[in-house]
Amino acid sequence: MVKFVDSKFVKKISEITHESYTDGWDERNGGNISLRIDAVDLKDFEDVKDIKKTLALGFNASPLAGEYFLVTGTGRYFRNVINQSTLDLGLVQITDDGQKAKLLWGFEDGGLPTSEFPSHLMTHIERLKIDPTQRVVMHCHPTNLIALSFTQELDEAQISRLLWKMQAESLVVFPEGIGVIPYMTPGTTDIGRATATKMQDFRVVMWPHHGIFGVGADLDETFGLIETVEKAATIYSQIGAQGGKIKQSITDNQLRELAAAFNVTANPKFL
Ligand code: 2HA
Ligand code: ZN
Repeated sequence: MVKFVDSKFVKKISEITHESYTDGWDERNGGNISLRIDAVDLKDFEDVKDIKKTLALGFNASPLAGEYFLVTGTGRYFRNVINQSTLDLGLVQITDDGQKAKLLWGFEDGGLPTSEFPSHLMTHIERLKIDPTQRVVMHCHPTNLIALSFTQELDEAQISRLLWKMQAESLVVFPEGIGVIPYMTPGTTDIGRATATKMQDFRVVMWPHHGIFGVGADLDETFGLIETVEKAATIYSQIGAQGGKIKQSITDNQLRELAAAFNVTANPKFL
């Protein structure tokens, strides 16, 4: 029998949680990931057929009825997932009425999906309307991006332009810029709704004084997106460490040339 624990899905999510932890973005139980998996990709695994328990979601996720998600557990540490994936990960299927999730695999010591599951599912709902290839939502606490939320106005145009100008890579990887919500209490459906609304226009959203939400087609792409945003914020921090005086930078015209060369459209509201 092919066991789900040996699947490419568990392997990859374990690798990415470990990498994110190693990068310093997931102290203690910080961070969470959800990965949407097609039914056809689960059919060979005998150990994902039975419903272990049913969990209330606390909101209506009916646009995702029947969908399967591999998700990190609430209170679980990213650093541990790689060594205890059957405890720290769970595979769930959203019920037909969209009110609950059926646990099919994992969370073997009684775990539950991340406290940010509402934000994840609401984000999946919005992103699927825009891009059906979208499978991943990832949240973590990248240090330098969080620092920016103290030193900069919480203004999407200003923060996006700042990050674009820190390295040539930024505009190419996130030409739509970065969404910013106000500071809000984590784990609530309110922050979920605010995040999902921003996800109509952006693939990456800053949670001031807390962290980031990123989305993508797969785990590598989503991780790479967050990594690129955080690299830009890190360069800004390092400029501060070198005295903070900027003598030259990428100009608006050079950003336009970059967009043309890489065939991306920079958010016209920001450039
Ligand atoms: O998973 O990061 O925002 C713990 C968190 C909550
Ligand atoms: Zn968090």
